[in-house]
Amino acid sequence: MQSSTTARRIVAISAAVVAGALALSGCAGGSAGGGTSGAGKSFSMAFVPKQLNNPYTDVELSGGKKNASKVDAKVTVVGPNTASASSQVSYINTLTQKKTNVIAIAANDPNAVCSSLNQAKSGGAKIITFDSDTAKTCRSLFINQVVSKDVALVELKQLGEQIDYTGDFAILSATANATNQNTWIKFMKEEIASNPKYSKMKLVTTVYGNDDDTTSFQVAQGLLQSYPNLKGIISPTTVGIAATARYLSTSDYKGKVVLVGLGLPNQMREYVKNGTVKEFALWDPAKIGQAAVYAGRALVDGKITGKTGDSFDAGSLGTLKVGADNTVIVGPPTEFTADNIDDFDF
Ligand code: RAM
Repeated sequence: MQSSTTARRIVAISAAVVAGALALSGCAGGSAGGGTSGAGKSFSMAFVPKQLNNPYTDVELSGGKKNASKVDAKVTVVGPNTASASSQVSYINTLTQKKTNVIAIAANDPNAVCSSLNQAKSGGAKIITFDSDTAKTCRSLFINQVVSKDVALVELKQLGEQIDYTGDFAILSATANATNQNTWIKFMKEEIASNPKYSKMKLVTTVYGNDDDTTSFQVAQGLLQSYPNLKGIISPTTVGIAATARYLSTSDYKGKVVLVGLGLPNQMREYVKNGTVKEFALWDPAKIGQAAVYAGRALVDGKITGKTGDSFDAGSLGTLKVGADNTVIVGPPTEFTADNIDDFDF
């Protein structure tokens, strides 16, 4: 129970941090004023994350806020508290009315936000997706954390080596519509089906915790009740893996059911130290926010349009290139274990 309280406290603190940031930016009402835009001039940029009350979101957006002054961007953050498919639409519409110059969105659904994004674009806004993409036609470019297939491969490898590449496993994902998780899951399924190394591993079910801590905890509990022979769980969401680890840590399954996935080191540290989790993966989310504000500057200045082959300066991240599918890849995944987890603070 103590760790459950801790997790709730982290969520509460995160919400307070976002609220504080909004107040500081003068946008507590969830608005982003239109900037003057144009080459070299200050511009307004709004981040619309999947949801506000997610510690991952806070780290991601801290990179945008920290770098905003370097590109002369007035950065604001608006968005829903739950990651449901259409929950972002009203926020986009408000940003369009306010003539926000750049909208950067982590989409909860590849299509549900498209018509409102297209309206924003018609009104002159540049559209960037980050973390979780929309359909290609709805944005200029996508800032993707890692090559999507590499995320799938690292998850399968970490699970496989801990269960001797044999046995039933399940996936505990975010929401059913999330573009990023669904892409990673698609690559996992393809790899399981095509790589003989995984022929004795069977994916028995995929369940959804909706990137809500309590729901994810309950779904993890239900999963183990329904599949008592489960050897492992892959949770490709920071909310899901933390909630599942919390459940496992106080259950009889601790040390017996392997848990891997994508987690924030600061949320996972206690579970690595108490032996619930041996390894998991992620990237530094702040780099995504940083890449997005620099991409916003380059789009506003007309230096790039987001086409494949474009490149832009991203400050301490160096020059970033727009690759296939108008996608920018920020970096490789990092694997965390007891040996290196204390080297990371996010
Ligand atoms: C959750 C969200 C986010 C995802 C991370 C790994 O915080 O679903 O979109 O990128 O996990």
